[in-house]
Amino acid sequence: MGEQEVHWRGSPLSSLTTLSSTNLNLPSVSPSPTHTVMVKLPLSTSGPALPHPTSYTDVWDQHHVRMPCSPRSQYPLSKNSDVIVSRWSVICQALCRDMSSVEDFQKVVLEYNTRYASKWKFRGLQYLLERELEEEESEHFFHNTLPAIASLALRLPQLVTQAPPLLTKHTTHSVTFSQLQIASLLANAFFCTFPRRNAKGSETEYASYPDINFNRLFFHKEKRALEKLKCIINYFRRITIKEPTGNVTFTRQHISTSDLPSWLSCTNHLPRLHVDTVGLIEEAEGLLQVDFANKFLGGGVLGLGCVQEEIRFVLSPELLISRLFTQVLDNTEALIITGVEQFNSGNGYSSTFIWGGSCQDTTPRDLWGRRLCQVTAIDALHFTKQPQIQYRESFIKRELNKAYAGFRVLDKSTGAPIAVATGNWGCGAFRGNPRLKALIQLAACAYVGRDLAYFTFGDEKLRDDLVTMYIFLKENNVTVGALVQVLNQHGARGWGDGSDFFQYIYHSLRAYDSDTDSETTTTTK
Ligand code: AR6
Repeated sequence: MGEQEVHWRGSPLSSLTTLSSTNLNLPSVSPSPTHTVMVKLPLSTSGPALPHPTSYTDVWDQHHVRMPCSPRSQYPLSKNSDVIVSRWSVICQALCRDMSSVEDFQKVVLEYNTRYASKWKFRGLQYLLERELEEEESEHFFHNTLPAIASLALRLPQLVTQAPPLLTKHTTHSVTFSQLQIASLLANAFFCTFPRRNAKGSETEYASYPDINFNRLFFHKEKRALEKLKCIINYFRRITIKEPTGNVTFTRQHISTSDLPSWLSCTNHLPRLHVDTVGLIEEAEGLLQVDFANKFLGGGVLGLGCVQEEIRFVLSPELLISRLFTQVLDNTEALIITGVEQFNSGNGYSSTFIWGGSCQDTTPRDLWGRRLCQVTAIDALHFTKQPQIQYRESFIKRELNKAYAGFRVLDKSTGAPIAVATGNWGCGAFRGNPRLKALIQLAACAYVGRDLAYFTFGDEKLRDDLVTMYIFLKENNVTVGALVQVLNQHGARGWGDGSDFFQYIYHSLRAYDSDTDSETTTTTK
């Protein structure tokens, strides 16, 4: 029997603290001024949670999602007409039409988006349905899935009976939806019904929010865009055949200036570390899984983007709904999502990404019907133009604070802090140095008392370098404060491309060590 090569180093993954029925490291779902619960509590014992309030109550203001079904959303009866009607009535009529081709679908969508008649082209969707899928699959889409998405979209006022609050800059707020409510909202995104979300330009009302209507996704014909569409269509196929019954909580966590860590004076020691060349963040069951986010959540998921965040969003499409209500993230904020389900598997990455088929998620649920899966979206700085500036103290501090915002245990969580599952955060599209980012994430984990599982995405040298550095830091009892200090000292030199970065740390901590040794010797003499 050949010896199997061990692909990981450090502590075994199984030794790290995870979410489980005996460690519900989550806050409960209970309505409060900082938690909007869109479903009725206590939860019904079978089927999807009922909406709260019982019937649709309209709100139409700048603090809430502008709902497509609001009577205040109005529309001219026809082009150049002075007669104004409710836009939802136009949507209802349009969505009831027969749609047996992509042209029919596009016509429907344009009935309440006439302004975009010459701009929106659904050629990607057309290519997928007419050229890429088997005839049978395509027929199934037009006969079954598309009408089911339309009726789910039309159930919006029965399912989502209040306008969700916007999770705005510099606030900490949670919102809990049923998976069925998310599905109905996403069905509306599919039919591009959200008002005021299409206009571009810095002066528009939603300039600081990501796009939510799916029109852009239907445009691109590139392979990866088609594969992402397959994931989304599979999600709708699944949830329209069998309604999902759970719930999901989205929490925007904002850390105020007075609450930010004093990194340099932190005496915490480094937590346990698992470093793995095999495995992906989304496969780390029960850990706090990092989304390498864009400050506009989801990044290019509705366009051509197809790296870690975009892939994660199409594997678990419920994540997409965060785009509806999450304002652009600022430096000390993160979005933490509890309870999403994975509907798709994927293979490949970026231009080689392909839909890997439907996936049955068997993750257990908590008392509020949330899958025991927590994702934290943190956007790194992008150093695409000048990678050398990432070593500056101010940028290191920004990344430490961002990681802290994403890793800090949510208020009122019970149980023990679960480990973080991460990897080369900010080091792909955003060109950061993985060695620096690993130490930053390690310091943030140490500060909040979480262990760390680091997935190097196949990079063995990085794994070995990280573990060697970690052992060195542990042997020298290096605290968070001492680690951050040496990172800052390295940055203060103001030069270098990071190639000597670890050497510098070894060198200066050894020197520091021998300095303190000699001091001790002097004083004891
Ligand atoms: N598990 C572990 N590691 C991974 C995984 C995975 N599933 N996927 C990728 N990696 P990137 P960024 C590794 O470029 O630099 C998006 O458009 C792999 O080594 O996604 O923070 C966002 O919306 C990869 O090179 O993250 C932002 O706009 C590295 O992680 C932007 O990209 C970084 O992945 C963020 O870019």
